[in-house]
Amino acid sequence: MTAREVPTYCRICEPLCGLIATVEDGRLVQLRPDRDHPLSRGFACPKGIAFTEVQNDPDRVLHPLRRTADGSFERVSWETAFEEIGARLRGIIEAHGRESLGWYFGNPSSFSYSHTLWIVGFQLAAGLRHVYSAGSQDVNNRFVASHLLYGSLTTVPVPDLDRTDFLLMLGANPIVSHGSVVSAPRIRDKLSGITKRGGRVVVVDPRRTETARLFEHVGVRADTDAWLLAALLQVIFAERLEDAAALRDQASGVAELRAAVAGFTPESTAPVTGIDPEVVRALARDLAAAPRAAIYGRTGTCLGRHGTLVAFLIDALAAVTGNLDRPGGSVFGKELVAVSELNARLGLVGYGQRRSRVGDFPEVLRTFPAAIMAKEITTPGPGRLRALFTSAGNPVQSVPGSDELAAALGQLDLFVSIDLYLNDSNRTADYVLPATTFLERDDAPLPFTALAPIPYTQYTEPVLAPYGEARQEWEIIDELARQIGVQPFAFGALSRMLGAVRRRAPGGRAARMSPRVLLDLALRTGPYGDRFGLRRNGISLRMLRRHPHGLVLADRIETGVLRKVVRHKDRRVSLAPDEITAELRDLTAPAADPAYPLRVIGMRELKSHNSWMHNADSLIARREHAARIHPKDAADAGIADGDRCRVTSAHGSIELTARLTDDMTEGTVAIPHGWGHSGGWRRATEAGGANVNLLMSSDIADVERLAGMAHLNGVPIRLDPVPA
Ligand SMILES: Nc1nc2c(c(=O)[nH]1)N[C@H]1C(S)=C(S)[C@@H](COP(=O)(O)OP(=O)(O)OC[C@H]3O[C@@H](n4cnc5c(=O)[nH]c(N)nc54)[C@H](O)[C@@H]3O)O[C@H]1N2
Ligand SMILES: Nc1nc2c(c(=O)[nH]1)N[C@H]1C(S)=C(S)[C@@H](COP(=O)(O)OP(=O)(O)OC[C@H]3O[C@@H](n4cnc5c(=O)[nH]c(N)nc54)[C@H](O)[C@@H]3O)O[C@H]1N2
Ligand code: SF4
Ligand SMILES: [Mo]
Repeated sequence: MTAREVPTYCRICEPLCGLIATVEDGRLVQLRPDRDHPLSRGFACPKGIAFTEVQNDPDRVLHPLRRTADGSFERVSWETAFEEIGARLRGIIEAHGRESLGWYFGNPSSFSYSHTLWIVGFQLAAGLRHVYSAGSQDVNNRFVASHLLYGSLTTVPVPDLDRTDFLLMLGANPIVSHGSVVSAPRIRDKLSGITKRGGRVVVVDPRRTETARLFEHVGVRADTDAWLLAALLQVIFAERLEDAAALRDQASGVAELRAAVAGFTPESTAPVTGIDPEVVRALARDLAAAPRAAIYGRTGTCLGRHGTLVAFLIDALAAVTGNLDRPGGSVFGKELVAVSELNARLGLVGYGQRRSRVGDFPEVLRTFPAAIMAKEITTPGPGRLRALFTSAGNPVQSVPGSDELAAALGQLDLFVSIDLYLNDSNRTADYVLPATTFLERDDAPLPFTALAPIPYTQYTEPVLAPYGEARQEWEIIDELARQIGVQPFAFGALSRMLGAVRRRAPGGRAARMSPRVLLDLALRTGPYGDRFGLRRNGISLRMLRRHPHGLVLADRIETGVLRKVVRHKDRRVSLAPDEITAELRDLTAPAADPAYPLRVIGMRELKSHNSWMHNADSLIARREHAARIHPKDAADAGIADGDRCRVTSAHGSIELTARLTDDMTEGTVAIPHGWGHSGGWRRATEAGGANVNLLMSSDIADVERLAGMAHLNGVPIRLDPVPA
């Protein structure tokens, strides 16, 4: 057989780089960067290329597995798996109601339109309450900040990278992460473009990161961005540097915000942030003076104690400096599918409509904080979580309090996982169902177009038929739903929802919807859609198929759209909602505990992807899991470079290698998450390391109140040497 070359795109992280897959006899031979992709233009990172090793991994789960009495797994047929799971589900529902069922979906699910749609459909159809996701360890604070600012969870501004003169970046390392909540292939070139145009990029981070090294670095103490941002606002207001005209035009609550930050002078906040007051003043003045500035924060600003406040202040700073919805500022992209619009009309996903049984947390986009999942399993009473599905997730590696969660999973009446691997979480599941990889399914990246400074999209057919007996998540979910007598997507209800065609299947029963039909409908009725022929050059599935290397939808994000995207009644950005003024009023730095004098933060590495690519030999070879420690902190603890060290928090303790580097600001230790494996991925397990989330707290009091964010950055720790 001759080899075929198929254009597709990578769905590991957010730039969605174009790839060319070489396929021979139904097997993947190699992946290489696609030179014809309009934006990634021949770029792909080592993970994208190494996905071949995941695709062809002998450790992949390729058949449904059932756990046996001795804890090992045996192969069963899909039929048996569905029948047995269905029977157990029906029994659990009969005894405890549907509210005892739950779902955790992990990060890779957001790269599959059919997977996410079917989870939502199943959740709505089955009335699931216990729904959790990686979002509460990632980005839900950003959505809640948007809800407060703009009255819409899904309205998120992005830095206009191609037109800005000044990018203030907090807690992000795009040279390694390739950008998150901003989809920009070749982001390194984009950032360098700013300085080449004579602009500036200022990186606020406790570590002198790969990004900070290329640009300007401000070393901040972990988990103190709220103080820094409040101080920047204070200076701008005190020195009358705000853009008064923009604020009159766009915002409400300006006077209240000014009052709320008045006490946060650079001098009063310096002991908390560790930043020289003159540095803060200069930064505030430069930011206010820059013709076009954008302010951007990512996971480093999301996973502290005040994630929602910090995300809020980032946009408030953009508004106050007149950079919101302006070219080169923080701008609002158009969605591929009209989610915000639909949501404003139908209120399908919201904020705080329901509260969690444990901890009384508000729901965010129909999910509760994953940090409380363990307690929802172990706390008796009505509504207890008894049957859990996980899909594309490894929560034992990604959620705070890993040991508590691992133990709680063992108490479930039923635990089913849909994954590529036996991972650290599902190795104790009752059933593990094999999922297709992204190369084995069709796709269009629905959530990312609105986050792209140059809006683009791409539709791909499956590159390969599923290996073994792998199935797509939506097919699995559809069958699970059938087992309990519900239907995720009925044609009638859905088409009414999209305000499009009304159609009923013959015989009266609503027809099952296929993801492709749904996708086409959503694209065509969306902001870029062809409205079934009413709009010329509008998109449809058919049209996207004519652009197999991807399609740029506009050369920039349109500005001047604020009144359209803000959903508050007065159509103004709300700068002083009660939740935020209360947070600012109560903001106090936690007292130092001499038992835990240092702070641990996270970091990402080029050849790791969260917890799930460590089984690829080309990525893991010759690597070690190491804590990055400032030489002074190491010396104080009696630790030398390369030593084993013990890291202890109030919640747990791990051992790993110490690496000394003055990239760290003193007092802060950086440790990547997603190491220290068990399960069926043999190479990953051999790689050693430790699960950093054993150090993190899942106590109710440690979960951020407004968005339920896990506290994973800036956690107090102590270092000790490990005797050889
Ligand atoms: N301490 C600390 N913890 C963190 C973070 C941190 O910075 N510090 N970051 C957090 C963040 S941002 C995130 S996003 C989370 C991630 O948390 P999770 O989403 O829970 O975990 P991942 O490590 O992404 O694991 C993904 C799983 O999906 C499987 N998988 C991959 N592709 C597919 C697919 O197409 N279908 C299916 N069914 N399965 C698939 C993989 O085999 C793997 O088991 O971790 C969070 N945890
Ligand atoms: N190579 C690689 N790329 C990835 C991933 C991966 O695992 N590997 N994961 C993907 C995922 S799921 C996500 S969500 C994105 C995340 O994308 P990013 O957020 O850009 O990724 P990180 O490298 O974790 O960057 C967070 C930065 O915040 C800093 N930081 C920690 N605490 C604080 C703090 O209190 N204040 C400030 N100002 N900074 C702080 C850290 O030092 C770190 O440099 O990356 C995606 N891309
Ligand atoms: S940066 Fe790497 S992992 Fe991310 S989409 Fe591109 S090739 Fe894939
Ligand atoms: Mo993430």
